[in-house]
This record gives sequence, structure tokens and C-alpha cells, in this order.
Amino acid sequence: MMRTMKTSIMLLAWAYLGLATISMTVSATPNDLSRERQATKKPITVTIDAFQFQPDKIVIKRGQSVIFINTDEVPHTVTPDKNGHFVPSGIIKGGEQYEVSFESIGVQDYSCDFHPSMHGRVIVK
Ligand SMILES: [Cu+2]
Repeated sequence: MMRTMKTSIMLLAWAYLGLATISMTVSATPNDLSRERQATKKPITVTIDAFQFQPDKIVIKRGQSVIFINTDEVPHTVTPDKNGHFVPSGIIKGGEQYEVSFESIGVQDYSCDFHPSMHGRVIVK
């Protein structure tokens, strides 16, 4: 009986040490690196103003998202062109916004369904 208890205490201590080693390894990961990774993935804002995407050309990283904010009073859309590989917004009413992440690398153009003069480009690196 005593021997069993002793064994289980030793096993517990061993497991605890193992866990301590794991958590030490985790905390040894450079915090700066993970912080930088998050910072570069922060969403980028494109404003839709006066029937224009502003800026109409942005460069982002793969997996980064873009928030399209419609500051006009009329509805617009952010619809991928043939080279665009992201989820279309559907109608974005005046004052509303749409956030979408870009998961494919490459040059991606988009336009507004309602206003053929409205174009924009996202370059995903
Ligand atoms: Cu429009």
C-alpha cells in the first residue's frame, strides 16, 4: 500500500516536472515575434466615399482582412472580378461596413455592382 502511494507521488512529481518544462518552453517563445505577427495581420480599412474606393489600391498579407466602410448614403457592393478570390459583400448600405479576409495570394480586382465606374485592387502577398 505504502509502496503504491510512493510510486504514484513520484509519478505525480514527474508529470509536474514535465508540465513545468513544457510551460517554460512555451514562455520562452519570443513574445516580440508573436506580437509582430498579430500586428501585421491587423485589418486594413478602405473607405467608400463619393462613389470611390479610397485607397483604391492596397497591398496586404495573406490572411489579412479588409474592412470596407460605406460612408456614402447610397448602397454599394464589393464584388470580386474574375481574378478576385474572396467572398463578395452583397449590398453594403450607406453607413454600414463589410469585413472580408483574403486567403489567396495575387492581384485581385473588385468593383461595385451598381456603379461600373467603381473599381479597386487588392494585392495579396
Ligand atoms: Cu457603388
